Amino acid sequence: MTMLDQRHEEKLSAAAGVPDALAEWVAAIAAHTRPDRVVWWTGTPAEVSTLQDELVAEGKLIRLNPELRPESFLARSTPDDVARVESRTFICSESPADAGPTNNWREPAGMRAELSARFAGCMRGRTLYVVPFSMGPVGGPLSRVGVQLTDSGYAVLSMEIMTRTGAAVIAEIAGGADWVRAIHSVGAPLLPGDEDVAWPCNPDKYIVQFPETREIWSFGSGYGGNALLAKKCFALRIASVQGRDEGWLAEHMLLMRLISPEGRAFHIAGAFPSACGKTNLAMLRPDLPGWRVETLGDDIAWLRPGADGRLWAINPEAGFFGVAPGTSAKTNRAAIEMLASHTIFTNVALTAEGDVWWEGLTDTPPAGLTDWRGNAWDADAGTPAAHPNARFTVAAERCPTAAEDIGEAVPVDAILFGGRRADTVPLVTEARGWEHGVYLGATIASETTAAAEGATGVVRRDPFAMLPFCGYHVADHWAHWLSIGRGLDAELAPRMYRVNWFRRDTERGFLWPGFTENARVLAWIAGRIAGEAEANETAIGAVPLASDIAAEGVSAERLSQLLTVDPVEWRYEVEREAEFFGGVGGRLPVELSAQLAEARIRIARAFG
Ligand code: GTP
Ligand code: SPV
Ligand code: MN
Repeated sequence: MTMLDQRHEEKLSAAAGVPDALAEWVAAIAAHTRPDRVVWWTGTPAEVSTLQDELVAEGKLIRLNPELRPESFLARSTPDDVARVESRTFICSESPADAGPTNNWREPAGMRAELSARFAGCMRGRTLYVVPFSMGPVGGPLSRVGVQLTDSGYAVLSMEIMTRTGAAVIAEIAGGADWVRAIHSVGAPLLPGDEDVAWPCNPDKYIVQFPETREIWSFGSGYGGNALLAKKCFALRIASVQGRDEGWLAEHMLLMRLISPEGRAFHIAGAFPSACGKTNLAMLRPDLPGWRVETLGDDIAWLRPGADGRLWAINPEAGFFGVAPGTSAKTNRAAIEMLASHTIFTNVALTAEGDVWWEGLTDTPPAGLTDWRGNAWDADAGTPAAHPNARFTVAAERCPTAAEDIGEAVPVDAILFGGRRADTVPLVTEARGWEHGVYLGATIASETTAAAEGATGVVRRDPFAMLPFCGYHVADHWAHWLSIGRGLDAELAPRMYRVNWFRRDTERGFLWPGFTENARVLAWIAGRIAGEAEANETAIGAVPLASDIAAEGVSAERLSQLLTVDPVEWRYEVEREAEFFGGVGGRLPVELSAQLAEARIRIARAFG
């Protein structure tokens, strides 16, 4: 037994003891995957620095210049393991109807057999880490626990930042808490004589959820949502099913507290598809005098109706796994300050001084860059220095705008549905009520981004920004939203809004400056909630008066373009919505067919 193993064992025995079910499960997986050793992770600073040193020694992490970027690292993935793999993501419910038309369904027994073959001996030559984690504060009223087994040290260090790990979680499990079993392997066993690589992975990937047994099996990828199983696999896909069964919601949403000059707090949740602006909005520093934002979460929110008739939310994560490109002191100063130290960067460029760089960080790239693949970067070659889905992993407490009560539940006042739309969708529209709001959420469409494999810039429906993340039938998700709404006090329920920061003019430039200027839209929403701001009714919902959102440098003509509801575009759009609903099948809630019928009538009436 190494010193390290010994220390872990001592810590564990001090920690109330490992329950039999957990110990037996770990032993069974270890017997099947055959790692060289098993390490129980408790997340002490000593464990963290030992693992960091190990990964640096193995070439899996590059330590950044401590004078410029203390306690920070760069990881470079292999070029074909850079994002989520939606085509290899499976929902294995007993009935295909429970996975619904938007998920890849596989029959559970067949998938188990396939996985069993893939996982046999897959951890040979590697260490199996046992990482108990809590989503939400350990023991918190909305929190849930799980255990990730992984043979990736990079995943362990990332999970340490993104979740609450440690012996207290084992105590929760020992105390009878339900826990999610999550098994991850990079799928690259090391046989005697094999040389390891900087980023082991396997071209054959599986991201598999078994919703009924609350299990996750992930094989072949080391990247982001594929490998940090607490995030998309648990906190969205499995948790959405737990929420369906238990009367709450697990959503792909940012969570923030907007504070007005008078000191009134408005809690806002926002569902935007991947790489469509959640992190940036969550860390907004308004240019508007007197307004402030406190960051509560940037990617996932769990929402539950309270006894008071309001909808309460927590961010179950403890860190941010955010998009690096486009992040600068101009667009997101809070993030830049947050990334000053203690950050793992993945697939960004490396400077000659041992610091990081990505497109958008500065106007001109520094000389002597090494690109994300590890090659000298040629500025004229037309390829980016950082991968478009390059990311940072950092603890939430590092964020200068982080709320002090991050992780605690807050009452939600407004819900935003966003997306990337070059045309059609105005800057902001207000829903007429809960059912109309659910319709806006169900019909989100957005241009695809580099957050997942495949082509970018293709408009697709991404209902509630949950297309890749809902663990059950998409129409049942909408029905669940409707049912949650019925349980809320109509006066206290969140107001709902559709927003679009990405409308373009004919020269294809963004019409709206975005980023800090998005505060103007939030201030209008706060004004609506407070019963102070005015609005113009349109066929698709209320929009602000141009004067209420006027931003410096945005001409009156642009403002009117931003707020335009174009008849031709909307006649086309509503038919695309109808097509999408048509493909969802018989489970479409009647309330949503009624909303669609009403939308058609309103558009026809308004435009003749
Ligand atoms: P995930 O982590 O993938 O879920 O992404 P996200 O929704 O948190 O998106 P994020 O805030 O990281 O933004 C993604 C990209 O959009 C970045 O390159 C940003 O610079 C850019 N972006 C964010 N907000 C705005 C905005 O208001 N206007 C414009 N033009 N771009 C924006
Ligand atoms: C997303 O794609 O929505 C992300 C990044 O937040 S990942 O964790 O890789 O899914
Ligand atoms: Mn996301």
